[in-house]
Amino acid sequence: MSSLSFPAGISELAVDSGLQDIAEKVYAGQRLTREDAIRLYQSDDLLTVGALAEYARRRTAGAGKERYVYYIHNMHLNPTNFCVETCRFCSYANPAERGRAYTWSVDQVLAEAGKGAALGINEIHMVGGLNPACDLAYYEDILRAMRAKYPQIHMKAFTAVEIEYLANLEGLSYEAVLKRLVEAGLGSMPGGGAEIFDDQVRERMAVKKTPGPVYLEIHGIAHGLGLKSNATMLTGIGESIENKVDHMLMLRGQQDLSGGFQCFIPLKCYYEGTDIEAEVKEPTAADLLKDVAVSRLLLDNFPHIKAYWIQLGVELAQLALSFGADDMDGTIGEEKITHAAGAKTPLQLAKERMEELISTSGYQAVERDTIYNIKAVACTEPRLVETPMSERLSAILAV
Ligand code: V47
Ligand code: SF4
Repeated sequence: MSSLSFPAGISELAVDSGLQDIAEKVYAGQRLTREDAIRLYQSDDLLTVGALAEYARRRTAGAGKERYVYYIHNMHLNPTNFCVETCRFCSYANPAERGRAYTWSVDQVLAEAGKGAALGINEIHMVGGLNPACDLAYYEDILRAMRAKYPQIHMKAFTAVEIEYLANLEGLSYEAVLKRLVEAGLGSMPGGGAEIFDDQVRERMAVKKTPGPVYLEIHGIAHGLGLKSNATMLTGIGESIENKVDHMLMLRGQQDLSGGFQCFIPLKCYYEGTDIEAEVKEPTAADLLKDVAVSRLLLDNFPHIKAYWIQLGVELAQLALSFGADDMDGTIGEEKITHAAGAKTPLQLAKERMEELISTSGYQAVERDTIYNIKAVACTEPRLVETPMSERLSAILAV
């Protein structure tokens, strides 16, 4: 039994929505099953599911941090958009883009990073296409040059997909590749490239890279080397509820073994420049909030759930904070992958704006570093949300 009391009325809500047994498990801190998660997804009672997730978020946060929502001052950097793969949902590196493919020199990467350094960023999230011209030595050079010039910037870089590609390109093991990158200055790994682990969805989307077990193996090796990493799930590519739940359960199982995942990030596919829209179902706002809430409840061993505002949009990301998310990602600067596929979100959010978005959602903004050390608790106090959550929810769902 938790020392936190259940949010007012939640037990009654849960009875009304037929989720009382799950609510009791959440309250008792018991692990949810596959069937529980499927029922949460199938429930029409979004607010009760959200309230359960909010309760779980507070308990995971720990005493005194119940209302903390984290963000980081960071930028994204993509040294190449050429990719030998042709995943059907990817507009960033699809064949039509090949005519416009670019590959930066180490100096160009440094020049881009310099723009972020001038703004005082403390993390670079660096990922790119699978490009035979970008071998292990190229990335080692980037990491070494970055460490020499900008030692204050943490390099969160290389998805498991890129690690697999570099290992095959160089004829090295995953561990050998990771060790060389760590030696050159790699600080942690992002969660990209997981997509949906289900083989049939992957086949339909022409995803040939890094099957689920390999993604998990690479993250497990990274954790064994002392690296922290994140994990993602891409929705809107023809997946079922069961596919999503099974994806999360595979991540939960890996986390039980290796423990180095910090954060789970549900992603939403944008379709511009792809040919998949007619054969998939676009997630609704309610679906996206469920992904946040169910992941918070099912992934009981992940400390953080991210509301990725670049894809959710700022308003839905704010609302996701009341559905179990406790992280708004970062100020970001330039973002290419989702914007190549039609996202219209602004590209840069100043720190002050980020803090305002969090505090006006009723939470305490906390600036963090990549591995969740607290850099500063914002002086803006959580403000009462002017419109009640249920009204905000109906407004957003009506769009
Ligand atoms: O891996 C590809 C996805 C991911 C599209 O670790 C698309 O902190 C939408 O992984 N529409 C990259 N998404 C983003 C990512 C990420 C983002 C923020 C934080 C972190 C973290 C990781 O974007 C790719 C892929 O799954 N993606 N195409 C598309 N058309
Ligand atoms: Fe390449 Fe990644 Fe795009 Fe697939 S999703 S085509 S692996 S950049």
